[in-house]
Amino acid sequence: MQRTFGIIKPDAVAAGHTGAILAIIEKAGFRIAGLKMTRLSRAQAEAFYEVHKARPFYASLVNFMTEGPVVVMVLERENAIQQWRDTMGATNPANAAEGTIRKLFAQSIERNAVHGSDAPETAAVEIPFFFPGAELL
Ligand code: FUP
Repeated sequence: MQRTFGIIKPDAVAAGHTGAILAIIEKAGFRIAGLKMTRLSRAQAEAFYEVHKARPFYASLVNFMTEGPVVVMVLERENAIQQWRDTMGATNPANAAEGTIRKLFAQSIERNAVHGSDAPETAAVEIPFFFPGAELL
């Protein structure tokens, strides 16, 4: 069993896709170990995307991630990190496979509906960033 961290981003929440995305997640065999709606502060978004600080899209990405509520979640299953990446689809929806969340719901490489940890070390930082251990069930 492995856990990964995911976000339903402001574009997808605002468009009313939260329920559809959660249905895809459960159908794909994930157990939801943590789930809450929140709105990222600028400081939180900047810290979460610190690794991209030097990239030209950083400021725009932080603006986008703070523009409205998000749903943060911890997803559990065998090989959860890779399975959640596969379920999301490619970062750029133009390259996302049929049936993936980003193919279905993303508008652009920035407004791309969902986030997922890309490695065990990333999940180990991202999960406690949003969920104290006692909130994971
Ligand atoms: P991913 O792990 O699929 O979310 O992709 P990255 O870690 O490469 O990028 C993180 C986020 O930065 C993406 F979800 C969207 C944003 N991004 C852009 O806005 N423009 C880019 O050219 C690349 C990434």
